[in-house]
Amino acid sequence: PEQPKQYGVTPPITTLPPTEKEIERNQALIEELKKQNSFESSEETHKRTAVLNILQQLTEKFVKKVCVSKGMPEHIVNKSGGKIFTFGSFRLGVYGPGSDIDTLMVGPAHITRHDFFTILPPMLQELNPPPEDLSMVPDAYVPIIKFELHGIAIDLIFARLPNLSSVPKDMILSDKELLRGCDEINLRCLNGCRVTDEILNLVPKTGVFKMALRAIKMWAKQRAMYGNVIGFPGGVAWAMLVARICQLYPMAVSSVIISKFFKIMGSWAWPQPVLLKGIEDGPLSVKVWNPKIYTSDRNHLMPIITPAYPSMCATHNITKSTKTVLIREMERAQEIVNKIMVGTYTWDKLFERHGFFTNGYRYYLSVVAAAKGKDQQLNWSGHVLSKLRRLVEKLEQIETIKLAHPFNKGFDKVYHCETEEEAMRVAGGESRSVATQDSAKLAETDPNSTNPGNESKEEDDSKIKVYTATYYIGLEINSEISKQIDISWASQEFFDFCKNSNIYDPEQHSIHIHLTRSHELPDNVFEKGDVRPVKQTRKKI
Ligand code: 3AT
Ligand code: MN
Ligand code: MN
Repeated sequence: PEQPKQYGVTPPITTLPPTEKEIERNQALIEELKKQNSFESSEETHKRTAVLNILQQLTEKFVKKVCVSKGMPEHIVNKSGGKIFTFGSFRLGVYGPGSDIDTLMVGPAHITRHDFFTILPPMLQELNPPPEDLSMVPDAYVPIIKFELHGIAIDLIFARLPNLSSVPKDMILSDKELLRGCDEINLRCLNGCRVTDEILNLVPKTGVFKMALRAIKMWAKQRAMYGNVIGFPGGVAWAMLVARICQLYPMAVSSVIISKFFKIMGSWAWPQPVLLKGIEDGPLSVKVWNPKIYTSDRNHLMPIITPAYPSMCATHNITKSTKTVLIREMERAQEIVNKIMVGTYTWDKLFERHGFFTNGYRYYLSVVAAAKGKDQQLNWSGHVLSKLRRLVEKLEQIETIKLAHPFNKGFDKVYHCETEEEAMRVAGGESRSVATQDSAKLAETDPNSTNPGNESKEEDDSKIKVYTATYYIGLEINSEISKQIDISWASQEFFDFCKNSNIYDPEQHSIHIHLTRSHELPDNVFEKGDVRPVKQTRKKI
């Protein structure tokens, strides 16, 4: 028989077709994903296609307009083109209700980023209906325009191809020669698309890959292990892990991919990297991931390497603790999936929600970022979140702490305070004694109230409002060494990290850390049906 094509850096483990039972389990998996609301309706998907068409037309119009304004000859204007590409979950085919569409607008050499941020926005406003909630961040790491069109959230970024005077409709971005002459920002903007396109090209059956990735993302989110910022894999990293398993089992159905995923990834010989293909050299003088050369790359604990030139590590944020959590969870998942495959369990067991607060740790660190205004708070809490990993890394160096497990999202609250002193105390995190209102409690006492936040806002306009975001880190203590945990040094370094930024304004912002015992956790971390931890009676030693 003819040799099947080899995807990836090693030959497949098996090319046998799936068994009846495996196909049956696969059907059950798809049913469970439907139940879990992983898919959107076909109407919604049609709307996405329509919105993308609008953006494609707008792109061509925009490119023309810029060409004309620059006095280019007509034949150049007419062939300049312009194209919308997608990346993120939409491109990977794993989007659900509420997913955004991540789009990249590509123009020829004579269209600049400046044109994108000055000429395009008014054109967007002329659309009928116009976009809602349009915001621009031109000086972001990846400069972006965000808006909603026909109810669909769009992230729009821009890249120009410095060597091309024309971007035709059938343009593809795979050729690395296209990158010649790109500045770093342009390179970053092209990277998202180039990586997702490559991932899709490197898996044998995209349908199998997509369904398996849906399941893995569902699992990772339910287990609170999704999110690059906090030190877990993000969407692209999870996609690459699933893709690698698809390469090893080219004939398998998604249920089998899931079961092999936990088996192989749960016992992977980290820090051996996960690669989808050999790392390539290229035409630019940019850094390509290489632990033989770069010390920083040697420090990556679970390297998952992007396949498109210039290859990077998508998981440089993973710490000792998040690695431990990931491996622990993969082992748990492997046991469950084994039972699913023999019919003892059903798929819902795999997707059971985490017990981070209900059944997690005896001690938590509560990191409270407070600000005086709502917009202030968004910036400040986002900034603190992006530094949280630093705190985790510091905690990991403390001998008495076995594990510092960060929860992957923060909890927002608004407090209405009578006096400045009270506001100060709230900002310091002494919420229980002084909080007069908080949205979670309001919602609890009056479940019929449609928008408790707004209601309290109107009646409490005279009061001082303090906006807090609290992040939790679960601590596993090595009690054999000591009952005392000294986090003052770790905290101080973390505070310095957070405050050493032009975002920080001492008049507006504060940051505090508290040690919280499990039975002291506030209401808003629990969801319906959760059983709160109770105070443990002290065992005599
Ligand atoms: P959703 O279905 O949208 O929740 P997704 O995988 O599409 O999942 P995002 O839209 O957040 O996730 O991100 C899509 C890609 O955009 C992933 C990554 O390549 C890029 N990206 C996202 N956030 C950032 C960021 N802060 N900086 C740089 N790139 C980012
Ligand atoms: Mn997205
Ligand atoms: Mn996005």
